[in-house]
Amino acid sequence: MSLVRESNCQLCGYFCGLRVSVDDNERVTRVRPDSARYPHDPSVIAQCRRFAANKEILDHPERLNHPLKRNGERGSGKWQRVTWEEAMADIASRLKDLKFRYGAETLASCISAPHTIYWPLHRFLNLWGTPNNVGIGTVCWNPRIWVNSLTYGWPLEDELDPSATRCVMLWGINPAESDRSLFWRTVKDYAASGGTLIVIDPRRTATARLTDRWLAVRPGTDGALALGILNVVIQEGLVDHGFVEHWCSGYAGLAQRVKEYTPQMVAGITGISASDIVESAVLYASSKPAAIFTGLGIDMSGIHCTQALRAIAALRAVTGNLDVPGASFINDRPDFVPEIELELSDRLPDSQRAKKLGAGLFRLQRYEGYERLTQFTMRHGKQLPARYLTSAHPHLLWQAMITGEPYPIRALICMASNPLLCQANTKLVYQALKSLDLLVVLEQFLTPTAMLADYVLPVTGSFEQPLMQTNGGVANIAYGGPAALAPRFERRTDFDFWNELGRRCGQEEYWPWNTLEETLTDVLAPAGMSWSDFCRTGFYAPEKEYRKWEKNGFATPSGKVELRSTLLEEFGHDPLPAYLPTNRADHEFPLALMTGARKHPYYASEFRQVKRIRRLHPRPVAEISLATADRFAIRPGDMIWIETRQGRIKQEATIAEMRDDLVSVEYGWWYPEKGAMEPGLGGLWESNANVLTAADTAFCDPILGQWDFRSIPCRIYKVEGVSDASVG
Ligand SMILES: Nc1nc2c(c(=O)[nH]1)N[C@H]1C(S)=C(S)[C@@H](COP(=O)(O)OP(=O)(O)OC[C@H]3O[C@@H](n4cnc5c(=O)[nH]c(N)nc54)[C@H](O)[C@@H]3O)O[C@H]1N2
Ligand SMILES: Nc1nc2c(c(=O)[nH]1)N[C@H]1C(S)=C(S)[C@@H](COP(=O)(O)OP(=O)(O)OC[C@H]3O[C@@H](n4cnc5c(=O)[nH]c(N)nc54)[C@H](O)[C@@H]3O)O[C@H]1N2
Ligand code: SF4
Ligand SMILES: [Mo]
Repeated sequence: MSLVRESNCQLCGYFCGLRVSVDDNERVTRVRPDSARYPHDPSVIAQCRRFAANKEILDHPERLNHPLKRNGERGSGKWQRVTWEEAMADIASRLKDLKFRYGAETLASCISAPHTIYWPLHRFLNLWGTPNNVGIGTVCWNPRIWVNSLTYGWPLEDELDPSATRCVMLWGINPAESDRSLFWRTVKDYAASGGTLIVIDPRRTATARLTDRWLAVRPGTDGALALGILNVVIQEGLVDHGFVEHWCSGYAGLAQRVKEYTPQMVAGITGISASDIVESAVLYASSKPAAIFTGLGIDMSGIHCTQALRAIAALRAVTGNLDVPGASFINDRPDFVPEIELELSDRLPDSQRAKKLGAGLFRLQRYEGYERLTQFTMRHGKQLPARYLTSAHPHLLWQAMITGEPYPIRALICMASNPLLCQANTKLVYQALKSLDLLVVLEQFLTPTAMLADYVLPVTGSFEQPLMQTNGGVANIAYGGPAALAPRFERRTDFDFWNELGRRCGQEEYWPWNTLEETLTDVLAPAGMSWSDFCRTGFYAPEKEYRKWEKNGFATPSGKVELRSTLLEEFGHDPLPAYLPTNRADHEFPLALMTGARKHPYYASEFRQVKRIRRLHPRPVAEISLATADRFAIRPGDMIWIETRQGRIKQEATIAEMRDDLVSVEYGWWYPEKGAMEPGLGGLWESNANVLTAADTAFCDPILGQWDFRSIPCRIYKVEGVSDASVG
């Protein structure tokens, strides 16, 4: 007999509702989209080629099922199976010993994409007393949270409503590969119904192919483009003067700043024709409401990032596209317990906050910046989770592990992250992880990072745990649902780990829950909802109220949209949107390298061992234009070396429609079939994009610390002696 249970997919941040058929032996026999729950339409999930792999992943022969303790040289692949009790007792005791010797800050954590619920980790770290959490947030999403909060007083959500929106700009974002859920469906429907769509991307992606308005921007020059568009909007008299006069501060300075960014001048910087710039600007500003969505094309542009986002933020404001239906929505405070209350950042003493790695360099991205911002958001009764706005700089963390400067970092806990594949500068990360006294990795698979651990602890995945995503606590939205199965073998939730570690480290009174479900129940309570009520639809998003500024203004120092930012000025930065020209021309490395543009169905470094997914895309591919291929005598299917000043890797060349003199490589590639132990570490050094990247602070955005993943000087050449793509 087969039973159907409700549960959710955990293979990307959407946590879509699924119906899971389970037989008498608790084996999953079938997985289908659940039309009753988020995203409420099976045909939306049907676009996704990932969810069907859940069955294989749940019972994958290489899934981690028991705690493992290192029993040989680090990375040797020699493990001893231990009980959770033994593992947790030893981890707690070693951590306490390291704290005694080096101080609480000697423990760091590494997190990443929205795979799991992160606040228990922050809660533990704050109570423990360390400010050193690193993630990838510095170059993913957080820049938008910071910039929108500085400019509008709180993060916003851009909105595409085909029945209202009159123009959409997709700027450095490619939902055709990165979304495949409701947003991608909405974009397609909108374009199919004749909606005006402008796509700004150096590559003609499947998203760009939906429109004839594709702007092939030169990587890293989006800030100049945004200033150029602002110039046209002002010159053409398309500013929403009513809104600007009442609700924006700093307009005169902005107008002065953008004067020099004429279409001709910006055409020279960006490689987009002056007429396309003018036409796009006029279209955007005269079609209302209009929306702008930005993505990693901008977040990962290094020193250009913060100010490019500021210019785009100004563009929304001067055209009056703020907090109006079909353009954007300034998020509400959650009705449920907000993440800031769960993470207990207020428990981290000032003396420890000051030790955050990078606090001296990136003056906003630290507790002082966060607290100053919070003084204003609190005027609207809102407080952002501190974790986004205060994380340590990864480059400094890896260096502190290796050198002991400015103080020793001797222990690291990695949760839902694979830094050897996903953080910049693999060689540095490798040396850093090898030098640790204690590395604990919470994982589903034996990744290269896990292979270097002292303890690898097996965690649950889809169907084995209740899930609830709350957009990181910045909005009044939640989605998720119940477990369908008990955890297989000895797998536990990430929450279970922190809960138990907290209790073993003297934090008993702060961990009143026994299970993850109990915490979710408590989190939902203020919204007047029980866990089972929530699970019925798996979605909580109350009716939106727009134009809130009419009543309350904006939660910024001036109470207005800050075209000129008081806080940027206070922290010593240019208060107006700006573009910093950089000359990265390098004769030895004449091309620009872009790493990590998304490819469905992979997600970062995951699923290379999942047959169902690997069959669809067996090898990593590097894209170049036809002219670039001709210039270097490369044919499609050739294995090529891609080389930067950091190192070289090989991927298979393919021809794509994109700017010339640009190479786009996939990221996250390792080869689980090669065995994760040293020296190969699952082919870590062969095709992994981050062998080519670096995050040296000297080249990072001076405001928030972003490094460049998207326009790195490189060169390419054929791999000699290989006639076809035989890596892997
Ligand atoms: N399949 C898949 N989906 C994913 C993920 C995954 O790993 N795989 N990861 C998820 C995560 S963690 C994230 S953060 C999101 C990211 O989602 P997106 O932001 O859509 O991510 P990307 O495809 O990396 O980047 C978007 C586009 O930016 C372009 N681009 C690169 N440089 C520039 C530039 O200088 N200017 C402009 N204008 N464009 C540029 C690239 O060509 C690319 O098409 O995706 C999520 N979805
Ligand atoms: N060069 C370059 N580097 C990049 C990017 C790029 O575009 N270019 N993109 C960056 C971005 S935006 C992101 S978000 C990161 C992604 O970086 P990561 O999040 O580090 O990448 P994943 O490969 O998804 O690694 C997550 C690991 O967590 C495990 N896992 C999955 N679910 C769970 C869970 O619930 N709990 C636990 N404990 N483990 C789980 C998976 O098995 C996997 O090994 O990569 C970043 N790195
Ligand atoms: S969009 Fe993400 S959560 Fe939804 S089914 Fe696909 S992989 Fe799963
Ligand atoms: Mo991300």
